[in-house]
Amino acid sequence: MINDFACFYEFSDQANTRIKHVFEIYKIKAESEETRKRQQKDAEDLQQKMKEERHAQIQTEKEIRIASEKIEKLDQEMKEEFQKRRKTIKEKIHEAKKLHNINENENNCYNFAFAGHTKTGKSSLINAIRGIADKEAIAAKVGITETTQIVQKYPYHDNNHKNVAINFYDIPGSGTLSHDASQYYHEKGLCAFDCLFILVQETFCEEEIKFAIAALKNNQKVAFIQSKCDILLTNKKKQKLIKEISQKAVNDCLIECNVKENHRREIAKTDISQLRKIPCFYVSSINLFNLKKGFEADLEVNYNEKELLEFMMAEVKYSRNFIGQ
Ligand SMILES: Nc1nc2c(ncn2[C@@H]2O[C@H](COP(=O)(O)OP(=O)(O)OP(=O)(O)O)[C@@H](O)[C@H]2O)c(=O)[nH]1
Ligand SMILES: [Mg+2]
Repeated sequence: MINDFACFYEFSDQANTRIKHVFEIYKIKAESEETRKRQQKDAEDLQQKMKEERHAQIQTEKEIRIASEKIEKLDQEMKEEFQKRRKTIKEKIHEAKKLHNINENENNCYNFAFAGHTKTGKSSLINAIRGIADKEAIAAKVGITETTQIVQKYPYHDNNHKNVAINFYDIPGSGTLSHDASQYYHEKGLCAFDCLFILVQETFCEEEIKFAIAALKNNQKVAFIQSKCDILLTNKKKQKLIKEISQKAVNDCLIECNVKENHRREIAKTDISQLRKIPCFYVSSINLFNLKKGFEADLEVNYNEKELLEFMMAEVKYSRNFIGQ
């Protein structure tokens, strides 16, 4: 009996060990199954991720292709627009030249136009630069009421540029009922000329800025001129703002005009940087006439007359590679 029990206990120990091993095996099997499942899930997740990444890549490639196509289309449209504009500018210049009987194929010729608000001294300036007195028969008509009614051409002879035909075009003053400022640049065919002088007054008006912008759009050389500076200085003397009309008073006045005056302030408001680069010459037609006639002794003071003449001749010389003589 005791032996039976002993046997039982012995058996029981073995049975327990067996059970323990069985459990161990189950546990290992379960763990391995779990690892397998986890690995399988990881593999599936990785596959899914790769699938998504591939999908995203395809999507990105598609977007890049669409964007490239759009850029290509825009490039093409811009090219067409540019060509159209260049064509319209060319056509406009062609029409304007026809209006003023300017031969497009004539290269040894340079045309200056003097435009701007009425009574700014355009005709007087043309006469002065030509060295012709206002009362001479061949002079441009000058007056205190609206004077120039149609565009007039005046030849200019310069001893340093004998091979070049230089012409001055006197344009009727803008801002009157007969010559409305809003259509002035277009109607007067101002794009036909190689260089446009815009005569300005002490107060810079919207119209002058508009003419200058139009000139810039047409790639035209442009400069501002404020004439009648002698009157400006005389008025300053009358108002006792200066003691006498000396060169120093003139220089101070020119600095004031260039830096503080209305011109620059108005231009600064437009935010068009190219406008700021347009030169402005302050002159007196009386001075210019004396200078051209060689009456330098009569010149009490100088404004920008010499600078203006130099600018004009430099334009003639360099714009189309004209060589002097
Ligand atoms: N003191 C002085 N008077 C000038 C000067 N320039 C022009 N004037 C006078 O200003 C007036 C108008 O001059 P114009 O040359 O006819 O002016 P304009 O711009 O051609 O005038 P419109 O053709 O009518 O637009 C005339 O009485 C000129 O004598 C100048 O530099 N100094
Ligand atoms: Mg005139």
